[in-house]
Amino acid sequence: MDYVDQVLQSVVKKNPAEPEFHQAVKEVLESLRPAVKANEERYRREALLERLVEPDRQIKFKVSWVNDQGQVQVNTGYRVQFNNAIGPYKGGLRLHPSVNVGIIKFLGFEQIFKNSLTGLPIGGAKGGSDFDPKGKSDREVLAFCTSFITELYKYIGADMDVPAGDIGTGAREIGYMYGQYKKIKGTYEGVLTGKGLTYGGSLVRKEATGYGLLYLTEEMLKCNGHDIAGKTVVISGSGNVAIYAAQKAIQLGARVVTASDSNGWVYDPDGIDVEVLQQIKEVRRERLTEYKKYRPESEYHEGCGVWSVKCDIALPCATQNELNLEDAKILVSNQCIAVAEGANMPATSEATEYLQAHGVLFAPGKAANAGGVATSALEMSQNSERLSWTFEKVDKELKQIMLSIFHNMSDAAKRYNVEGDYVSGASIAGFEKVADAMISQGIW
Ligand code: NDP
Ligand code: 2IT
Repeated sequence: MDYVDQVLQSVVKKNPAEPEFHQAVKEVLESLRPAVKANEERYRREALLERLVEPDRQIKFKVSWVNDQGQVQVNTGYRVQFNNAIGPYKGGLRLHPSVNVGIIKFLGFEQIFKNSLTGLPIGGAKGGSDFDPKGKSDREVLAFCTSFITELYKYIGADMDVPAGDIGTGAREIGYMYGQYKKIKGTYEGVLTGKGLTYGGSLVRKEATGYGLLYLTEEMLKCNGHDIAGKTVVISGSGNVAIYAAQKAIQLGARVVTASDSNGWVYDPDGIDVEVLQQIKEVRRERLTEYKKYRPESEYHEGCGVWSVKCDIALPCATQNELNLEDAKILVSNQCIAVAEGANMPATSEATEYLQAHGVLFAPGKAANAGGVATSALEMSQNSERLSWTFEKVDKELKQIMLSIFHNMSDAAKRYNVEGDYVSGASIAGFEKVADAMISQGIW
């Protein structure tokens, strides 16, 4: 049997009931077919793909904490350390009720290739919990974060595994976790990224995923004969990635007309007001229904209808599988020219294939949203040298990294005769470095 098919089959068999993990592995391994063909004998002997799809370890633990009514709550915590061939494990922590081991594994697997694409020395991991920070008091969030790190601290460290934010984990949660880690270990080390600026955080980290998404999108458009200025952009989500994607898109001269959360979405014909979004989401922690109070000309709709709005560029920045085949058909019929994934795996496989088949430029998440983790790695560098870089310096490095990610994935696609297929190009370019490092380090 074909090597890729054989590994895909065994992943499904060994990891039942983990559909998101199957989807992520399938998308990557399908993209790697030409690279695997070229080295098949060696990779088979090394069991390279089998080793790649098996996490180094999966940690699952109990997180007990007390709510404001005095009731004890029990959540489940996870850390999947997937691969440290090229550097210490690195990846975010997701706090959302939908979290389960399959979701964390899909995110950890993607992170291997994303982190490799940044060109920086970081391995792949992900973690989180089914805890829902939404509607919780600061004290409840503190109680959860303290309990979470009281177990997780055993498995992380500045040279071992460096977690960061993701859905539901922002500056507040990272701060609480950092404080507890420091108390237990008694060391002041760069064990988490996305820290506050007064205690070792990096300038631009907050903006990095959204800004990076736009730097890469701008370059992809430019290399395909388009200018981002004057384009209409539809964005989903209204969290960290969405807010700073919108801010940079506007700075580059585009018009952003939507934002969404898990209940509904807004259409603002005059262009989304990012300061209002920041006020609602970052300061007041409110729902998007509030947006209309600040911007009476805007519309609020229940559900998830952003992709029905006519646009030139679509930037899904909320969650996995939020853009399906039907949405892709609407985007194509509205003559959308580019889709770039701010979230992890937001387009379904069918949607991705349809968009690519209809000539829409498509930048996959592992490349397009790599600016966040890249800037996390810059935060690690600053912590190691005990210095803080200026906003301009970090932003310049970030932009340089995003441009080289674009060109590396574009060149890899050309090398394997799939020019313009950035999905394949990103997987291949990310894989090559990890494969070489794994083989060089023997069997482990
Ligand atoms: P936030 O928690 O800041 O924001 C998440 C946004 O997505 C919110 O608007 C949220 O709405 C919405 N959302 C979350 N889950 C769902 C759902 N199941 N259905 C509909 N909407 C949903 O997270 P981030 O902005 O940090 O993350 C967004 C995406 O970007 C994720 O896929 C994440 O993995 C990815 N990413 C994040 C990076 C980072 O540095 N933060 C780096 C690279 C990728 P609501 O408030 O209603 O839940
Ligand atoms: O998905 C991601 O790349 C992140 N959530 C950021 C990870 C990080 O370590 O900054």
